[in-house]
Amino acid sequence: MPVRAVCVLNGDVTGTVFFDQKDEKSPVVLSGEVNGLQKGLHGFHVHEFGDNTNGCTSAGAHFNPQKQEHGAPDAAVRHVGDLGNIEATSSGGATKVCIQDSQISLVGPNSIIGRTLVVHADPDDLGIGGHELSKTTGNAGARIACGVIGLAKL
Ligand SMILES: [Cu+2]
Ligand SMILES: [Zn+2]
Repeated sequence: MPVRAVCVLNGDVTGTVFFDQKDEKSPVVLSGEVNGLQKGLHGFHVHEFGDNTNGCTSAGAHFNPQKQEHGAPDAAVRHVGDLGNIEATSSGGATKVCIQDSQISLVGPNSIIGRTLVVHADPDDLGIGGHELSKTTGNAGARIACGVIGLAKL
């Protein structure tokens, strides 16, 4: 059974991201755009909680059900929520989101439904930057926009 989810991002920048999964064994395909980013790379993660009561802060840490260290999306060791970076090619425009990921899911134990998608001010160093935060957050800086991921109509 295909499942579709959506996240409306709000904060210093805005955006809409859709998540599509053909069935529970298939990768999740992210599509959409983020508007108003500064040129460059921006950390892009699913955080644990769908709680925005105190803004993006209350979303908690990266979604990490397997208790791993932070890493790149294609690394063997990563948080389930580690989607790497999105890249704005110029400042202030629309940045397309085009990601396929096999660890996040829309069903089962790795489900991201009801959790928060966060866009960061700075690049995610993918766990290899050598900063004290590299292995937990990728040192991606402030949370400039976020939104709760919810089920969408197919
Ligand atoms: Cu994050
Ligand atoms: Zn992480």
